[in-house]
Amino acid sequence: MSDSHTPFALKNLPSPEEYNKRKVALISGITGQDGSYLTELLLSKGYLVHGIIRRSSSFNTGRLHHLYEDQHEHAGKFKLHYGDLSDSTNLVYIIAQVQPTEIYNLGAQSHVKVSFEMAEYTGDVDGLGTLRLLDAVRTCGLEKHVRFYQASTSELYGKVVETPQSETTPFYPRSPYGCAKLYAYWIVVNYREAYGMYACNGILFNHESPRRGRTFVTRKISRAAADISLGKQACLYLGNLDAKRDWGHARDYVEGMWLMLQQPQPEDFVLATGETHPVREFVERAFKVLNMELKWEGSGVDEQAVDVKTGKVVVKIDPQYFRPAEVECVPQSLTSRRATDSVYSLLLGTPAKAERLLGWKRKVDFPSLVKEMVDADVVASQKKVENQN
Ligand code: NDP
Ligand code: GDR
Repeated sequence: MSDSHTPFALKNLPSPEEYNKRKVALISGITGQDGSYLTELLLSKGYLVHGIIRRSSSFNTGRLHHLYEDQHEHAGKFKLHYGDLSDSTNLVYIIAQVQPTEIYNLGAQSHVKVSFEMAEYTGDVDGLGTLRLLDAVRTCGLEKHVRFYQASTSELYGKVVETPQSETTPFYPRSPYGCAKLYAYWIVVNYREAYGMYACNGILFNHESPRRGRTFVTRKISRAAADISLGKQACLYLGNLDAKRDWGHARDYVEGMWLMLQQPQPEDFVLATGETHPVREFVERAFKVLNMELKWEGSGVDEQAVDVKTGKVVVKIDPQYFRPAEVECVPQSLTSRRATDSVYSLLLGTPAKAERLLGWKRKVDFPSLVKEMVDADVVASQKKVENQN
């Protein structure tokens, strides 16, 4: 019997040790980039995978399509449930039904720029949504049975006070998204300390892939480069070209999420590459994969990139993509000057703790990431032509 505080607790639960002999994962945000890679990983490890999907008027399971198609291999091992992080009752119902051993909370309004326009919604889903999921676990009396992963983010650092950032670097978020994720981070720590839950924050720096959402900068660039090289788009419009990010591959990062839930004790971990690159470099590399060399001319909002061979302008600035507040960054050469002054700091993570305790190591480097994304978008763009014909 559960010793939960609540009368709704599931009855006749086995001990946590017995309960955890099964491998049953519940993923919120399963239809997103990370959700799809994590599902593949967990299925390959023999888990029964349940996912929460939102009802949508349009198709939102495209990233999982290949898993459905492989019915024979995954028959009975993969199930989707309608739900939403804004709906507590529904979360309790799903958890009671699924009785997961591991929960991965990946669901979020995950776009930083959009969070300035939908601040309250982002706070509700990304912040309170995490609380709702944790409380649903407690309501079912499963707080000693379930292991909980929270998708925390490098956006917590925002205005960074030390470089590189580690698990002990103080937070200073710079967007409604970052502030919502800050609440989620601390409620996970609080439930771990208050109720002895096995709950971890993965503080993940940017990770990308061919499945990255199309409005994030890397995918926007890889798609545009592919379309421009095939003559299907004239120009790519971007915001801050000097923003720098520590970009890894999503497949490597979901493995780190899983590792965090396999440790003897719950802890928080940074996953990062330890390298940072400007958006401008991503652009140059993406076009180079397609044998296009760019020359930058002009400055500020009038800066643009010209394809050296054709003389055509292929990249321009559109100020609508600038953010009201941005994670700060300056050239690396300046970072050594005053590491405590935010003006001289840089978003860059150190994965030292994850490497030491989890044995985690990213496999895909930056040039390979850019190439994989561009190559995939060339194939996708060519298919679009075939479909239209
Ligand atoms: P995506 O934007 O690709 O996926 C977000 C997922 O959340 C989608 O499945 C989306 O559903 C779902 N979702 C959105 N709103 C709700 C809601 N109200 N209720 C339930 N589900 C919802 O994000 P990523 O896969 O890139 O990221 C996964 C998580 O990791 C997110 O929490 C993100 O904030 C965090 N993160 C991501 C990093 C990255 O670089 N990718 C870095 C650090 C943290 P739908 O498909 O219907 O829109
Ligand atoms: P980010 O990712 O905000 O880091 O959040 P995004 O790709 O949106 O922006 C990265 C940087 O690129 C600059 N930028 C542009 N960004 C977009 N989206 N579109 C543009 O046209 C453009 N031009 C320049 C941005 O200003 C920014 O500096 C991602 C999300 O996955 C979060 O959920 C996650 O928490 C963080 O990464 C870590």
